[in-house]
Parts: sequence; structure tokens; C-alpha cells
Amino acid sequence: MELYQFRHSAFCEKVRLVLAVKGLDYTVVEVSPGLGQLELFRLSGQRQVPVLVDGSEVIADSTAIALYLERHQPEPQLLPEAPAERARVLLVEDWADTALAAGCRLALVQAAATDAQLRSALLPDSTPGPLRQLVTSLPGGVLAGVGEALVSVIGVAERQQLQTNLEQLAVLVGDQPYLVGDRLSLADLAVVAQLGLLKFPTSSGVPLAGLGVGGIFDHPLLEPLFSWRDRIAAEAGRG
Ligand SMILES: N[C@@H](CCC(=O)N[C@@H](CS)C(=O)NCC(=O)O)C(=O)O
Repeated sequence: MELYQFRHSAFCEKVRLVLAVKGLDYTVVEVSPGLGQLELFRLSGQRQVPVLVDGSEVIADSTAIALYLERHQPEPQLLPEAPAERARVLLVEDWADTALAAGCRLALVQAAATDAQLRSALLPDSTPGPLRQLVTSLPGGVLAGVGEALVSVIGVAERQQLQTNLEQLAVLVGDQPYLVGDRLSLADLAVVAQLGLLKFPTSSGVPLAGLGVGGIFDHPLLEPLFSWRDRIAAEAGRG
């Protein structure tokens, strides 16, 4: 199997988590934004990652890929048999892929606009040194201004909603080991993947691992949530 991906995309991490849980081997094809997406369009009829290629099967969208993998390799099971429990898993997964994903993306963009170290770390490994230097040397300038505007004007309500939801998740995982039922499911993996945008996990590698969105990754109330995230990632085999 081949996974067409952007390394730091949370939706791609969700698929990598599913593949890891199921113990499936795959190779990664790093898509370059722009030109690489044209190729992806030719392959899959759309331009977003992740796309999984398995022989003649080409599957786009992280949820469609997860459902395909569940059929292809049913064990360990990530979707419960019982209809109500299965519905709960799919509802949480959809919330993670939509509202949580939008909140995490906004928070990361705001943080990267004001944090030169984070901005530089997010650049692809292949970024030439001079460009990397340019991106890092803008902290007091244009981007910082944009960052402050983003924080103070755009997304205030969304940012508050994200904080509230994260605190609710922290309470939930303080009380039970998994989000739905008593075993690991796609709901856990979808949430864990998005949380990776707020505090980069060990699997992001140097220099991103351990960095994150200030005010969130270091918020005392959210410590149980990020500990839970690390535990689930380790259980999935991506610790
Ligand atoms: N619903 C899709 C969302 C995928 C998605 O948003 N992919 C982003 C990367 S995180 C992308 O490919 N963006 C490039 C673009 O839209 O041109 C999924 O679950 O896979």
C-alpha cells in the first residue's frame, strides 16, 4: 500500500495511526503542495491528501480510508459491531474531523504567525537554508502583526470554543480510558490526530516534537488530555 500524504497533516496522521494499529505495511509518498496535487488529481480525481493506493484501489479521504482498512484488515477492530456504539464512534470521529480540526488549524496558524521557531519547524525538510532563514527572521515584522490581528480579531469565539472543548475532553479522558466504550476505536485516533497540531508528538521528529501552541499545550488543565494523547499514540504503536 502507498499513502500519499503531507507529513504534518492531521488527516494523514489519522490514517497512519489506523495503519499502525492494524499492523499494516505501507510506503509513504510525500506530496508537494501545488504541483504534486495535480498528480494526485490525476490519480484520485481530487487534490487533497490523504490518498491510499492498494493495488488497483485508490481511496481518498481519511474516513473512507479508515472504513476500507477496517474491511481489509478487521483486527484489531476500530469500529464496534453494536449499532449504537458504532454510531457514537462515527459521530465523535466526524466532530474531530470538522469542528475540532478547524479549531486546531486556526490555533496553529495563529501560533505560527507569532512564533518564528514553530514556523521554521513546520517547513518541509527540503526547504533551502536561505528561505528557512527568511521565514525565521520575520518575527517582529509583518507576520507577527498578522498573528496578533488573527488572535485579537479573527477567531476569538472559535478559540474560546476550542479551549472549552479541550477542557471537556480532558474531563472525559480523566474519567475513562477511551472516548467511546471500553476499547480503542476510530474516535480516539481521530481526536489524537488533531491534537497533534496543538502539541507535536514524538513521531513528528526533530525539530517539531514537543513544540506546540502556547497557552494550550502548556495549559495546566489540559495536561491530562495530552498525557492521554501520548498513551493512545503509544498503544497504537506511534508513541
Ligand atoms: N475530509 C478530508 C480532509 C483532508 C484535508 O483537508 N486535507 C488537506 C491537508 S490537511 C489538504 O489536502 N489540503 C490541500 C488542499 O485542500 O488543496 C479527510 O478526512 O481526509
